[in-house]
Amino acid sequence: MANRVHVIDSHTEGEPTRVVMGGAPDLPAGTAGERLEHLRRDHDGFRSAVVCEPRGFDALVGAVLYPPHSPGAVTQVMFFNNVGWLGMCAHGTIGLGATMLHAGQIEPGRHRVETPVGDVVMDVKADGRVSVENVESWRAQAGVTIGTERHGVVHGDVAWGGNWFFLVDGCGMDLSLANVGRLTDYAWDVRASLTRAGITGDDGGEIDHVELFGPPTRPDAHSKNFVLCPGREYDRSPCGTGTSAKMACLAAAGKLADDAVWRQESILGTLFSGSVRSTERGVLPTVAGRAWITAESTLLLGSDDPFREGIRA
Ligand code: PYC
Repeated sequence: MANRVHVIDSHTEGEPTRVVMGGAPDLPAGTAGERLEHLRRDHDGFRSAVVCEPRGFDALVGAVLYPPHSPGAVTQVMFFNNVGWLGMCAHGTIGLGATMLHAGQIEPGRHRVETPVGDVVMDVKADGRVSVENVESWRAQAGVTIGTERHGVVHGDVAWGGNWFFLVDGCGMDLSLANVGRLTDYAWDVRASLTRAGITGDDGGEIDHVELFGPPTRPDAHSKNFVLCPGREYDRSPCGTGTSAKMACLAAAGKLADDAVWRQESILGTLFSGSVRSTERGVLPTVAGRAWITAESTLLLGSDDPFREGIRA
């Protein structure tokens, strides 16, 4: 592992992203999926060095870039967090677009990006606004009932939006920052109950994101959410893959027509706007938001540092 890792940090509607611009592990050529397997197997210490304390913090999402496999793409990206690797991350893709623009690596416009779960397109505007044409998303199970340990019976849908989500309408608590501790506890209980009950996404995919919905606070939003990510951190943005999963559920229920705009508010009161195009299985979602660059820095990974690989749980 390199001793110096150059990063650019940003936040997308409040949710942080750290893009590795130099110092990533050398990997053989391959698809994003193949390279992800290498990273998982051989370089997990690089993940934790970049996003975990003392150089990062639990809410931070990292992105590491490699040359693309398909000729039309501008880059390959693998996203990661405090506990592992993600399939796709839409707030992170918005951050990636703003970061590559800031670094002079791309011009405003449409750019194809390879992720381990499929190609996405980022449409980058000069002011840091980015819309992401995400991977196909669909509702896999509707109206699933689970018995939780501490919060009684909970009903929700299972959907794919680039990661697996369990979506719950109305948890009986206000979706406000004052309630983050209780919301986290609730969503964590739901996630553990899904695991205990053996409820998964298609092909046994682990449901590692739980999304709670309530009425919006902003007059321009349709709904507000609280999203708990795999490492027990909540998404400060409305979660782009979670918004994709939500729109797939709405479309499956006949509540969202093609090209109608869906505005999803986050727990912080920030907004993503989205829309869908129907497919045979579900929808092709687009999610738009803005990112702001917050830092450019070099992480130092001293070879005698006991926390060279970060503080790992
Ligand atoms: O925006 O897709 C997203 C996301 C996933 C995890 C955190 N943010």
